[in-house]
Amino acid sequence: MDIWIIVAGISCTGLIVWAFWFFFYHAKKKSLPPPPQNKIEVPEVSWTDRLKRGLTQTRSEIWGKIGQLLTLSSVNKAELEQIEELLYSSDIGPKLVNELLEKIKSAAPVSGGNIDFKQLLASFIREKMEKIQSTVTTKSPEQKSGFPHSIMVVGVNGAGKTTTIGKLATKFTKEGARVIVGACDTFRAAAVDQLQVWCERAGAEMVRASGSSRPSGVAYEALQKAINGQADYCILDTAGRLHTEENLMEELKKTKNVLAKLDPKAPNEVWLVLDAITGQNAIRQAIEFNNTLKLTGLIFTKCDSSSKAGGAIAIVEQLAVPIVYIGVGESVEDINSFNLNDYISALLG
Ligand SMILES: Nc1nc2c(ncn2[C@@H]2O[C@H](COP(=O)(O)OP(=O)(O)O)[C@@H](O)[C@H]2O)c(=O)[nH]1
Ligand SMILES: [Mg+2]
Repeated sequence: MDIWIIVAGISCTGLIVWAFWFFFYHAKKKSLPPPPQNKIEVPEVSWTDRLKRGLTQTRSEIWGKIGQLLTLSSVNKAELEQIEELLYSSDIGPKLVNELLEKIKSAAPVSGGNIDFKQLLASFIREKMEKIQSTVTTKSPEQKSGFPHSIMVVGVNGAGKTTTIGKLATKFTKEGARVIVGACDTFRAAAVDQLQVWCERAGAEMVRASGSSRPSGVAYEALQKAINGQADYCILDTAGRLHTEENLMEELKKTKNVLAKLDPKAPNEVWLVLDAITGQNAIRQAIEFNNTLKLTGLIFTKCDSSSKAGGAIAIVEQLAVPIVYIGVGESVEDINSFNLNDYISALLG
């Protein structure tokens, strides 16, 4: 009899333990985070794709429409006028509009259309830019002469100077170079802090104004530090001044001139940063900056946003200054040397 009571007791206890285990196991399972789903791979967007995306609108609404008009069996006067209007809206400026229109007219006599506009446009852009672009050399820093490669970066407010310098400093330090950056935008404290963040990320040293030093003073100090420390690059971030403000242009000129006291060749480069979305106004800015500072290169930023590209072609042609880099986003790796063939194929699709 006793034995049965013991067996029943053990069974009941087992049942209770099992019930507890069952309850807690499932309660715990419920509280666990859901198992990881199969990760959806987001394909990385290459810089050419970003450039293509930025040029989508102009590709379809300007160049595409012209192409369509030119595949008509005959292009009449009204259609040529429409083409002219579209060319004006592309921001290539009156001189290039006329030249391109002449080429179109001679390739597509009014009686018969059907010309390969993509090919015509590609060779036109090449004709205007190739020679100038070929002057860009991927110069190695002028270490042989004992001086760092000095680069002064200029442009109006918001064009993307500081961001571009951050990207370049990162690129150069990754390549093993030593970089000193001068924060010559002494008019805005926030601008210096923004640059400081970029420099820390890049592993570059930043020279900032001490006390009431002027932009030219900071530039001088930065280059001196770069020379003494045998740095490979000295990059100067300048204030985003308006090209119409003469006194500010004078300040830039002073900044440029003071460097020659330390190195007769400095600055080796004066790069103008232009917002690719600016359009016709960018041409005026470029002319002003070139007249005062004699530019050696252009950097177009925001090529990932909807830009027209026409302005870039006009500026390179008019100033005979090449595009050195293009910016295709806000992150550190979103910068690329300018490649004419890639640019043309992104523009024409
Ligand atoms: N989408 C995009 N934004 C950019 C690019 N370059 C700069 N920016 C943005 O443009 C704004 C102004 O840039 P900033 O470097 O401060 O211009 P700065 O006044 O000339 O120094 C910032 O919000 C940047 O993130 C680019 O290539 N693409
Ligand atoms: Mg800035």
